[in-house]
Amino acid sequence: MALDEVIITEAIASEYFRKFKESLSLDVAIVGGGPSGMTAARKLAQAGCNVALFERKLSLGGGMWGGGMTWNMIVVQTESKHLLEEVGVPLKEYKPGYWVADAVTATTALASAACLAGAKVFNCMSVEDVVLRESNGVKRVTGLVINSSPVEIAGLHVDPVTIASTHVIEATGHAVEVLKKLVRKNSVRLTTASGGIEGEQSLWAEVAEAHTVDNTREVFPGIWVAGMAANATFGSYRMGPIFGGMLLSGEKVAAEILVRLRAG
Ligand code: 48H
Ligand code: FE2
Repeated sequence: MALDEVIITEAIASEYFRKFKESLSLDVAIVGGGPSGMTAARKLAQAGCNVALFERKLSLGGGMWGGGMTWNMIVVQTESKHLLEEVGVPLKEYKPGYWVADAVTATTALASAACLAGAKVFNCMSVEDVVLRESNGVKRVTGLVINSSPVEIAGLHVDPVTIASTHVIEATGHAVEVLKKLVRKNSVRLTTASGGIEGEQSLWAEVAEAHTVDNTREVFPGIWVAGMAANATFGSYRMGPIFGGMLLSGEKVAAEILVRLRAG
């Protein structure tokens, strides 16, 4: 077959911007492609939502690739193992209740399943701010301010672009980067005890895992916290290389947002 390089370029540009234009007005925008964000993306796409996930790095996966200290195996507990089984990840019960999976298999399977379910993934894209609106004295997050990661890394002064979304999921992990921006730049109060971001505590796996799920919720109108960001926001513990809470958090945030979307 004869090959025309310009057709290759045109195919990429046309299809990329078709996907991007379909993402200008979303039901749900997810920031961060770690285990919580990928699981939320899959569940929301499977339910028919217009959902996009923005990830700063080239690859989705966040902190899941390296297991514990680069030993690339992860552990999940029984309550969460269905979320790996649903995407075809083989699991081994190491001791009763402790299920081990290959970290690379789990990470790639979660990413692939989210894409195949119809979530629109934009890797190499950094979220640098939120869009804020006030109506009748109530402020709400209504979208995201996004930029190309190479622009961010090079420190170039290039202005970002904007997308609108009914709901935003802050799933940026330990750094809680996007919610931090919201709090620092605006006089807003979150639904935390202090009204701000409480910050993460040291390691206590059992409590941290339960809290990750409890803390997964809307923290300010239009923005929800999931995964490690939920614990850092509400001041709970870290858990080390156990990932069940992250997966369950992604499942919970998707289910609660779906209820909200269906209620109109
Ligand atoms: C676009 C961004 C931005 C931005 C960050 O850290 P993650 O894996 O997130 P979680 O919460 O799904 O999973 C946490 C888990 O990996 C973990 O760290 C655990 C269990 N730790 C326990 C412990 O004790 O340490 O992924 C977050 C993703 C990353 O891929 C970032 O690159 C990305 O978000 N990200 N993407 N715009 N502004 N900030
Ligand atoms: Fe971590």
